Amino acid sequence: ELCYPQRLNCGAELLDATVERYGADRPAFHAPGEPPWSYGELKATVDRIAHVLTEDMGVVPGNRVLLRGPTTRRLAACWLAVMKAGGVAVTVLAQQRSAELATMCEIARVRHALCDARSADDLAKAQVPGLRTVVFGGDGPDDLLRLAADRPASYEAVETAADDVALIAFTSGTTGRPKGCMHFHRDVLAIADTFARHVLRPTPDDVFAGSPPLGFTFGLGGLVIFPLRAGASALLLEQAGPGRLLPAIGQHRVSVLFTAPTAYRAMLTELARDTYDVSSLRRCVSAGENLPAATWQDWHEATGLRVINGIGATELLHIFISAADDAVRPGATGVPVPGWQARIVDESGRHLPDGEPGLLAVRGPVGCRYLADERQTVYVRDGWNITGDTYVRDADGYFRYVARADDMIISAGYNIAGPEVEEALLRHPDVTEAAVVGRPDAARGHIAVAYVVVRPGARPDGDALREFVKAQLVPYKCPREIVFLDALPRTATGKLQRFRLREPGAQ
Ligand code: 3SK
Repeated sequence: ELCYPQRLNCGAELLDATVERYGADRPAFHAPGEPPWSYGELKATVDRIAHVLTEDMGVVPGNRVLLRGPTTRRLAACWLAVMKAGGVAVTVLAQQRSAELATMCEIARVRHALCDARSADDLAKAQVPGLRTVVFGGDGPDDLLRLAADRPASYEAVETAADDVALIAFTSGTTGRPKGCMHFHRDVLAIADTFARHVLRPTPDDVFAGSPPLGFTFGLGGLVIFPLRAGASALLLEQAGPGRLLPAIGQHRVSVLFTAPTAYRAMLTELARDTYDVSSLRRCVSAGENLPAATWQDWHEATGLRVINGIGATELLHIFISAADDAVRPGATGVPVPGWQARIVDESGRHLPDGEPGLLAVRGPVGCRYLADERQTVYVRDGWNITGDTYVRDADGYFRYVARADDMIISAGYNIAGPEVEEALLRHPDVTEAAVVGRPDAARGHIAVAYVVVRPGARPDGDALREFVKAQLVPYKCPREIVFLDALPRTATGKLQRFRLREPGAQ
């Protein structure tokens, strides 16, 4: 049971308390080609920015502050400064464009922004009424870091309440008007004190790195909250594709890696082509999408490491089902993280027995709180968060992914789970990406169509691939058609956009 004091500021806990516990000299953040920032340097930078927020920008506790930019130490420092100043960080992605930004600023009533100079144009184009923006990393006289330079290097954190809102994180899922998820100061610590503490078990010597951006709570947790809570350090990479990540692991002795299944597959292709030193890795986390068993096995064969699979959600801030070490079962997501409960329910909320697929329902220290959005009553029912995933719990209590609830294909009366067919396709050595969706069909209701990306140089052969699937699965699950693409459509956070493949003429 987590127990936090009534007055709690997560920024002060992650930074000031960590400095007190472990000292100011240990490294906090690394960046390629630059000396590391120690905890002492990070604290001075954060505290100076907090002065600018309150004194120059007029931020008062409870004000919402938009944070936007590529993954850098400055962006992380801005997030911590907003926390210490009692503001509410509204985290968005550097790739989001002006129309999306305008919608999110309207929903969250944003009036202040800290923005990387390289991402400032789209924010200006969004024409947010009354927005006071300060940019950082530019060369103007009112650049944040220039303003901060002559401010005091110490700032007393605002005494927020544990259940004051600290963060609004947006999710659009894979389609639809974005929903702002509100999270409290205690929620920020709770994800570190559940998933990170019990599954990752970090030490101050760990070096975290990964590909999810800080505007996605997967990245904010894995690259800022978890390392700081443990007194560890993180490597922040602006470009975190496999070609950058793999060499950086060896150069910075990265020990905890956060990324998604697609990136594990892309890194496997790189590892087959070239030699990289990944001997420092001890924890490899995969989330954001289901991890196919074939990807788990291939990573294990290539590196000797057992990937820690997990399911998380922006609504619940981070990962709530997972497993590590000997508890890992390839092909299963895992068991509820200590502090969390999970069960399988039907559409009416009735608890289903083991072995029967249904909706995944979870509850724990963090809950979904949409900002002024009636979809709240769809996500939270009877105190349980219904994530929108179809899962099955096996007799050993392990939760296994079946599909997103709306990704089941019903063809001639048979249920086909797209991800199961994708797993079968991904076992083929030439296949690097696969997505299976239903297409309306007069005779069968729907037919399964597979969209496939093959490795460079491979010669795609649809019939051979269909035979390959038939050798693994009951024939009715075999895709009726295979379409080869150069890339699958994905969201800015890397999630597959199946709805775009369902649109007529998707190929
Ligand atoms: O949305 C997700 O898939 C996710 C996964 C892990 C942690 C956090 C999130 C939002």
